[in-house]
Amino acid sequence: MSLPSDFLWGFATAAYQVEGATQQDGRGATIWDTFCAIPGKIADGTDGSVACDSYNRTSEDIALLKRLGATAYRFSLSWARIIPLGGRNDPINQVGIDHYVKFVDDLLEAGIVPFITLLHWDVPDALDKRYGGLLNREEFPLDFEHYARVVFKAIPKCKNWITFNEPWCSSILGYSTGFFAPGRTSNRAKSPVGDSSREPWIVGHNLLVAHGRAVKVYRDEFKATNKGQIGITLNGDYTYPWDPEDPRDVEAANRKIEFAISWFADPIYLGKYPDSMRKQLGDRLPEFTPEELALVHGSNDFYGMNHYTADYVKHGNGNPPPEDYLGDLSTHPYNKHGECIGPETQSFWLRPNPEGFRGLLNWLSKRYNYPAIYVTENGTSIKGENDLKEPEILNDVFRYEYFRDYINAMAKASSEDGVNVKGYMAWSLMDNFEWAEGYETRFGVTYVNYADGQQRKEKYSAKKMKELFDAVIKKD
Ligand code: PNW
Repeated sequence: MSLPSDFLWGFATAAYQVEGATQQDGRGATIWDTFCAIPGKIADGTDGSVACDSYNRTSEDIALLKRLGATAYRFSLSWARIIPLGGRNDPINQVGIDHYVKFVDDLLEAGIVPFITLLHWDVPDALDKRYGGLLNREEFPLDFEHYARVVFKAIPKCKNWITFNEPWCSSILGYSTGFFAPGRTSNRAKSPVGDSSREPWIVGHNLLVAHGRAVKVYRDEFKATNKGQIGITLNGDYTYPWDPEDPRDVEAANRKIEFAISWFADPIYLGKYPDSMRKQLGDRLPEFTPEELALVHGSNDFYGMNHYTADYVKHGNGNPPPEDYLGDLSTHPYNKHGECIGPETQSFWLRPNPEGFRGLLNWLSKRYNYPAIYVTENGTSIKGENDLKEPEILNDVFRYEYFRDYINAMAKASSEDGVNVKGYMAWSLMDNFEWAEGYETRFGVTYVNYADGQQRKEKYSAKKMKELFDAVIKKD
């Protein structure tokens, strides 16, 4: 098993999870600042106001990346640092731009290839208040297009662009379950506003169109000169039928991937929403206008893949409730024969299953005709890790084994199955603000001591990563 000689590997983070400094240098508020301030929304009552303080420690973080041997780093920009109010007629904050320009210069200087995510969930709060943010089909894509243009122009040295991180999470967790900002849901115990039967599908549609607009700007105005590439990052689990003998479970397992991934990837690669979704959702799933479809269809230079886990899937009863977003099915950690998908972690949704990574790489490659794939996130939490102290907390053998097995599964998909995977970024470079779970769940290969000035210390998995890749990347 092997990976191509020019394979890039490194780590990923996101602005709101690591930067902190939310009041510094003219940054505007985001929907996550607002959401975190509502009591009960974040498990430990915290927020991202300090996080890892990465905004003020860029050279420390770059030195860390270098020590670990990384050749790539994926991070996201805070839109509200660049345009504090977010809109296309709002003032631009040059200090915010300068910060990221210098960061990219410093990464390149250190020999690390930057992958920039334009939006990793932290929508400027002013846009949410002004016109409903992601719910607005006309305004949001235009404001995103403008923001993207400002950034492409300012940072020509970055050659790898990701429009959105995980639109599934923005749509479903933000507008169906209300688990993430802005927290809208039909569940009136959780929110006074929201419609889980309609809003997530509208938001998903608007994100696709906004992605298409940003890609068009890049291709029309920047690509020829800057010679970069652009795509979107989608999240999705692999699935296995709960009962492999039951064709309804086999179909449901496939349908689960369609509802999670093909919702976005089919319009981009195939020019339409999946039939299974249209069938279940009817006119609650928006129709593309011809103009919208022209923007979306064919809009990926590469596929950004976030992947963590797999599930067993049982078919539903054929009559899903209006708030169903899974596709009339249920997910299970055990199958009919009592076999377990993988061990528990600190995250209720995550159980390691490395074979599923190979399975999903193949599934995507077949459905979308072997696109270039960058794995833009992959990693794990560890049950009870946050209860440990130094030095035990640094000995994350469970995480090391996760990476070892997932990287080897990817190398097999590359050399034995013909999957075109070109890069891999582990989640995450360091422990950080894990959204609704606050700081209690850790995903870092580097330990961050929040009680002691955000001090960083490499865990075992961090130190082993280079060795794992050296063993499988082909030498020229
Ligand atoms: C991803 N789920 O989120 C995000 O891109 C990261 O910001 C995050 O820290 C990381 O994974 C670890 O959680 C997800 O519930 C969050 O299925 C939740 C789910 C999937 C992805």
